[in-house]
Parts: sequence; C-alpha cells; structure tokens
Amino acid sequence: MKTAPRILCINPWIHDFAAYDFWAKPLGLLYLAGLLRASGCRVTYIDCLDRFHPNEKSRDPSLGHGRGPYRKAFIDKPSGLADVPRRYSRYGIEPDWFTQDLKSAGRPDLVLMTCVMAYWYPGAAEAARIIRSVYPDVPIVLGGVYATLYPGHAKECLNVDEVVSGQAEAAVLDLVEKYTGSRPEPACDPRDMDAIPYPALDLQHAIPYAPLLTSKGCPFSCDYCASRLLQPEIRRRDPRAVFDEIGFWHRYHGVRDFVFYDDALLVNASNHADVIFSMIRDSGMGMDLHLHTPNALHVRNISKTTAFLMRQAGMKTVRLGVETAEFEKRDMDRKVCAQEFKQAAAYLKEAGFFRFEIGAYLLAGLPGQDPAAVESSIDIVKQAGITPIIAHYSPIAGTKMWDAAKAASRYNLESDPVFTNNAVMPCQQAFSWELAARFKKRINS
Ligand code: B12
Ligand code: SF4
Repeated sequence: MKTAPRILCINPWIHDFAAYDFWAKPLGLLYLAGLLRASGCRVTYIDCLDRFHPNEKSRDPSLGHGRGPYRKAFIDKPSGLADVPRRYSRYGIEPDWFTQDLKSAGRPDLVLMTCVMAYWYPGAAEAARIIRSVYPDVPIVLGGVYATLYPGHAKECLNVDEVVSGQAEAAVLDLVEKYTGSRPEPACDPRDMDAIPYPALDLQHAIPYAPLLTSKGCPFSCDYCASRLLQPEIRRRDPRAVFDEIGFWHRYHGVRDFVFYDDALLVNASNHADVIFSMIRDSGMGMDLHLHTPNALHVRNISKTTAFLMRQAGMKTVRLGVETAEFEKRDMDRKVCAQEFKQAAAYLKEAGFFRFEIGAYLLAGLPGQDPAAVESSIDIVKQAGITPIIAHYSPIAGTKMWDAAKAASRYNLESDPVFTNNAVMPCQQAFSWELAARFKKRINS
C-alpha cells in the first residue's frame, strides 16, 4: 500500500520596515493545507510569523482581539533602499527555531510555500535557503500573491522548483501527484467554495482569530488594485455555510474574533452578508463574537439595514474604502460619491458604532498626488464623524496605475518588487517623515 504524501506548508518571514499582526494570516495556504489533509495527505505547517511559538513567552491569544506584535530582528536593508532612513527587520521566529522545526517535522515529500505580499519576497527567499540546507532534495513550490503578480521575478530570484500563479485549489492536487507520484483522493470538488474543507487553522499553535472568506473577486476594477488579477471570477459561498464555519471555530476552538477577508463582502448584501449577519444575530452568538472588516467595505452598499445587522452580529471594526474624499475629482475608481459616503456614515452612527470603530482608508502617495488633497480628504472624513486612516499606496504590476507609478517613482519599479513597498513611499520624490507627520497631525487636530 502506498503511504500518504507528506506535505509541509510554510508561511515565510516578513522582511520589511514595519510589520504587525493586524489580523494577517496566510488564508490561501491554510485552505490548501485543509484540502490536502482532507484528501488523505499528511500535512504539517510551520509559520515563521508564529506569535505563539513554543519558544515564545506564553501570552493570551485573545488580547487585542487577536492582534499583536511579531518578534523582530534588525537586518540589512536591500541595497536599493539605502535612501530610506528607517531600520529594516526580519519579523517572525528566530531562524534557529525554524531550522529546528523543519528537522522535527521530518523529511516531507513536498514543500508548499506562500508569499502574501509581493515586497515580502526576501523573507520567502531566506526560508527557501534554509529549507534547501536541511532537505536539499525536497521539491519546493511557491504560490500566493507574489507568485501570481511577479512570476518571472520569483522564478529568477528564489531557489524553488516551481512557481505557481493564481488560485490553486484544483492545481494543488496535480502538484502533489507531480512531485510525490501519488494522487490524493480529492475530498470534494476543489472549486466548490461551499464544499472545500475549512482552512487548517488548527495546525497553528493558537487560533487568536479566524479569517473568513465568504466570496472571491470584486465587481469593480479600481486603477490601483490587483483584485481582478488575483481573483478574476466573482464567486460567493452560501451564507449558511459561512454561518456554520463561524459556529465551528467558535464552539470547538473557542474563537471569538472573526475577520472578513472579502474584497466585496457587501455586494448584493440583502442575499449574502445581511443573511450571514441575521443568522449570527438570531443564533444569539453575536453577543459573544467580535467581527472585523480590516479589508475595506464598499461604502455604497451600507444600507440602514446592513448597518444595524452588522452591529447586532457583533461587528467591532469597520473599515471603509474611501481612498479620496474629493469625490467630484475621483477618476481612479467610481465606487462612492459624497452623498453615499455621508449617508453610510450616518447609518453606521445610528446603528450604534462609535467614531473609533469606523475607519475610512484614504490613499496617500499616489503618482502625482498633491498632499493637500489628502489633507482635505482627512477633513471631510472627520466632519462625517469617522476616523481617517492613511493607507500609503503600493504600486502593483499589471494594474491600470502601474505605468503612472513607474513614471513617478524614484526607483526602477520593474526591476524589483521591494521597491513597491508602501513604507518607502515609492511614488514620491523622496521618503518623507515630515509628510507622514503632517497627515498624522491633521488627523489628530
Ligand atoms: C485579506 C487581505 C489583507 C488582510 C490580511 C492580509 C494578510 N494575510 O497578510 C489585511 C486587511 C490585514 C491586509 C492588509 C494590507 N494589504 Co492586503 N489584501 C488582502 C486580500 C483582500 C485578500 C488576501 C487573501 O487572503 N485572499 C484569499 C486567499 C484564499 O487567496 P490567496 O492568498 O491569493 O491564495 C490563493 C492563491 O494565491 C494560491 N496560493 C496561496 N499560497 C499558495 C502556496 C502555494 C504553494 C500554491 C501552489 C498556491 C498558493 O492558492 C490560494 C487558494 O486559491 C488581498 C487582495 C486579494 N483579492 O487577494 C489584498 C492584498 C494582498 N493586500 C495588499 C496590500 C497592498 C495591503 C496593505 C499594504 C494595504 C495598505 N496600503 O495598508 C496592507 C498591509 C498588510 C500588512 N503589512 O500586514 C495588496 C498586495 C499587493 C502586493 N504588492 O503584494 C493586495 C493584493 C490588494 C491590492 N491592493 O490589490 N490585506
Ligand atoms: S473596490 Fe476595492 S477590491 Fe474592488 S477593485 Fe476597487 S479597491 Fe479593489
């Protein structure tokens, strides 16, 4: 009898100027791990960003609604970023712990590694080097956002056997067969979002929060966003299946914080999100849960009903995709107008949300953007009784704004994704602490 293929899944380190676990989990990889496990593979998982590693001091996973700082160690900056007056770090567990964990996991037949943010690839490169040194002949396959957006760069710069672009629920079964010689018996139709097993969050040392994906894709196509490149098809789960998943993590694993990762959670809310929120409210679980939407919601879809249902279901963190509050001038997206914004803010307030619970993301550092436009957006958001949150622009290859970003940048963006890191303000003439301070002052004034 053939033995089950042994698959080791790796979430690599972050190399960056700043990083914090603001509800960031490698959900795509954890879905693949769950699918492979249910399809008969022996799956192990090493998370280089594990804040609850056994070598760490023990801490309560529920603190800060599950969020918290990563361990960090200063490392050298990538050479092209010498102009940025900030320290660069490796975020996550000690490399020795990683080596030890690799050895304790035992030799796998295949390593599957993700990389969630393109400009974090140096962390994946470091992980690949160490995996190679411990298991020189084990194949490594890289997938995820970086692999999808910059496949050519990944093939050239990372010592891996294969780079896989795009959604991979179906492809991963072929990969296992290709590299191990045994074909897993699929537990379900891997493309069916309602049938696919839950992400393998239980392979972590703790489950401080559960990321949820109720849908894929987005009907909009904003100039700065990669949603369509990553998830070209719009698909949605049955609201009942989402509700059941929430109940599962809550009842069997004690999870109270749930984080929606959808790009378009509220589109057609009356037959999707509203149904999920009503089910939570009616079950009584809403009293016990904290829901969060750090990935912005579409303002236009916040009706009075939706606002009240969100509150009754236990929503604690609402983030709105505003991008610029100079509504009449916007041409990079058409997803909200002034009236819709004011109305949504009023509904959320009426439903009982406090100012500090509602944040509006405003994009800063866009090619050719006048900082005064960001400041006037800050004022408009504040007038609506909402907290402005500055999100610095990260240029992405393949998006409509890419050419303008390349033209505006002081770096050769095409040459290396590290230059697309929003922390370096890549589309400005220079990195500027003053500008960041100016926005902060305006927000707090
Ligand atoms: C949820 C989300 C977040 C969450 C959590 C992110 C995280 N996990 O770390 C939050 C809200 C915290 C967040 C924050 C930010 N985000 Co974000 N985020 C997303 C979002 C919407 C979904 C990612 C996701 O989990 N998708 C669901 C899973 C199922 O899909 P997946 O990861 O792609 O996995 C599939 C495939 O890639 C593949 N796969 C994955 N791993 C592997 C491994 C192998 C071996 C294989 C074969 C396949 C494979 O199979 C999976 C299943 O099909 C994406 C946009 C998008 N639509 O993807 C943006 C996105 C990743 N974020 C982006 C950005 C820019 C940011 C911010 C910098 C925004 C800002 N300006 O402040 C911050 C910074 C994050 C930080 N420093 O921690 C950009 C990244 C661009 C880039 N250059 O890489 C994206 C693409 C959005 C965009 N602008 O277009 N984000
Ligand atoms: S609405 Fe949001 S997710 Fe959709 S394309 Fe625009 S920025 Fe991307």
